[in-house]
Amino acid sequence: TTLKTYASRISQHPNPTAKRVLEIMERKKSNLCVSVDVTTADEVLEVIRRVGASVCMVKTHCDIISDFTLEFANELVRLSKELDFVIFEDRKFADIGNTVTLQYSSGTHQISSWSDLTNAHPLPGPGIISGLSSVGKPLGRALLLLAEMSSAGNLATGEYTKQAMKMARDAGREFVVGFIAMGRVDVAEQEDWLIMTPGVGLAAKGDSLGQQYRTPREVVYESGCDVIIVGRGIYGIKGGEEAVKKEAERYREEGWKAYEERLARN
Ligand code: UP6
Repeated sequence: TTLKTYASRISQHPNPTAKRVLEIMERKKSNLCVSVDVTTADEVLEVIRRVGASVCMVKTHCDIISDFTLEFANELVRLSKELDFVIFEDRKFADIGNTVTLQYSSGTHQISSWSDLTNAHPLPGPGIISGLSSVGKPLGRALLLLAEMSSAGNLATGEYTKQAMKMARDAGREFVVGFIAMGRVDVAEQEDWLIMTPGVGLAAKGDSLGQQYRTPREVVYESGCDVIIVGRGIYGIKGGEEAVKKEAERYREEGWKAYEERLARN
């Protein structure tokens, strides 16, 4: 898959959300996902208006938004169509199948009603995929499994990562479309999972709570990942509206350049 263009991979994916991600990436020349980790609905929408043109995807944590409503979620969906990006709620489900089914469809957030893509820890076993799939697949939604993490000392390594891959293969590609991972955990050229990678920053090396950053080039060119996920590096930049917009565009350019160099190298 490191040899292939995003465009050539569209037809390989049966899942409509995976297809749409790849289409948008190609159309907007962007492998950038901005993680909008701010805590009010207005702030979330403001960041999205600034970065929307530069991204293929917007990642949310709906449970940190103090005034979350379904009207806000509607506005998010409207913006995702207007500005052409996919919504990724970073819920990191981690319970038994029955419980995650309820957490995905119900409660204050009703994630399945507005989020194109979400993710889950493979920790509880394949029932977590079956449960989420029973809600999300009929809606054309998609799921990523967390095969690896960016934080220091995390336990998602070695055999755990291998078992996560196996769980995805066993589930098939109709609903599970890829992984949160730090590198190309699939068998390049034979498999075609979407690899999305957090822990990306151009300025800092990490934070005081174990986060570890690599550059877009390290992630896309050296490690062969598909999507870079950037939070504080973009929305946290000082200098107001224009600075955030410019920084998003800078990461988009860096990410796309690294992808083009990867294609040229092969
Ligand atoms: N995230 C990670 N590492 C993981 C999985 N997810 O950082 O292994 C998520 C965080 C946060 C974003 O929950 O929303 O990616 C990274 O934000 P940052 O760029 O501000 O560090």
